Amino acid sequence: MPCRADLTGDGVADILDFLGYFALWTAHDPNADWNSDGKINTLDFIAFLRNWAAGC
Ligand SMILES: [Ca+2]
Repeated sequence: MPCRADLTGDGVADILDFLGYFALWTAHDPNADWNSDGKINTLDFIAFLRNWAAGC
C-alpha cells in the first residue's frame, strides 16, 4: 500500500491519522496490529510511526 498511514484516506498522513491510529491502538483494535504478528504492542506503534513520519 503506497500510503498505509493515511487512515482517513485524504491523501496525507496528518494528525488526524495519528489520532485515529492511537485510538485503535489503545482500544486494541485488530486493525492496530500494524506488523501483522497477531499482537498489539509497542512494536506496532513504532511501525505505524515510521509509516506516518514518512508521509504520503
Ligand atoms: Ca503486532
